[in-house]
Amino acid sequence: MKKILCALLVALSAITHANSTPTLNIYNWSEYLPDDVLAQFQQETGIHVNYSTYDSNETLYAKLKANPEAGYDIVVPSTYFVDRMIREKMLIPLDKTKLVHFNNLNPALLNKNFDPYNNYSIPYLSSSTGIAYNDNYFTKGSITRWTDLWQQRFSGQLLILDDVREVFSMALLSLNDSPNSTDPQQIANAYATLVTLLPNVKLFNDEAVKAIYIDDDATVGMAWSGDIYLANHANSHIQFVYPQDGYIIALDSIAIPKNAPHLANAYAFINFVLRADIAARISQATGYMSPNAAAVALLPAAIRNNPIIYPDQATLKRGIFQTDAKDASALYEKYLERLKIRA
Ligand code: SPD
Repeated sequence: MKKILCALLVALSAITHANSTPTLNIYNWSEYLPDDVLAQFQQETGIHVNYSTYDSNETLYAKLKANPEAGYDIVVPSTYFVDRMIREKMLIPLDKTKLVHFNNLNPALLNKNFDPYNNYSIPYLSSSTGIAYNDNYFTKGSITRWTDLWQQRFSGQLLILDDVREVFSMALLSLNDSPNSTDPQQIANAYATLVTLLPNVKLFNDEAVKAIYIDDDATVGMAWSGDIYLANHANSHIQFVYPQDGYIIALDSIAIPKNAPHLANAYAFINFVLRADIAARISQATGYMSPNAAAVALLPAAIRNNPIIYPDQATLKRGIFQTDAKDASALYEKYLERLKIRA
């Protein structure tokens, strides 16, 4: 009886605590917010954060679709999913009068087609998808484009990102087609060329890419820039290539989902990460490019001039934003599943 009473008291105190503590529920990409930055936010604001992560836009989207009352206050979809989620009325319009550091953002990265007036999304970090390789195994400079990955010398060695649009973007670019194609014939051709890549594939992964390259579990393949920026710090033989035949540049953007229960706290968080000092720390710790111009100005020159995290203008020009594939999305998914079964 005493034990039951104690358990009840603990539960009651947890509920009381939960009700009285200001809270924020964040659902973000993995390895996209340093622990110390999150801790500082909680300490400065007194807001307790429930933080969880995902590794693909599809996972985020499926979770919100399955449960529109999931309780998230902040999510970070990429361009093409911002577009889809706006169209499907899954996001709330932002009150820009509440965004005190909005002007820190680089105007060149605002008002893009996926959200023409940034009414729903605030650029958070930008990732690029390129080729990683270890120069202990492959001569420096000998891999420059996606089509190189089909060479026989890479037999059984490639890491392929387990991300449907990334995989097909690579294949479409290697065929000189748009990575945003919705043409069933072009998508079928991309699938066919991916089938010919399978003998070179070692694994599909998007959760542990950095560790896989650092541990030499893969020596060549696809990667997101931030993972390789950090991997290169751990092992300077790990290189990143912005492919000559084009690459995907993502603008992962903060948005507030419909039914978010803690709106005021969501704005507090957005204002916090838009601060130049905070955005600079986020960029430096994650290895991803910041769309926050004031933050970039604060970064040490060694980071601002590092070609993996901040490539030059000519390289940036080859970057392509992904757009929503709309009805063709299911086709992409179907082909990826088929591909992975054959792998
Ligand atoms: N671990 C963070 C990875 C960020 C990836 N950006 C989005 C890519 C969308 N295809």
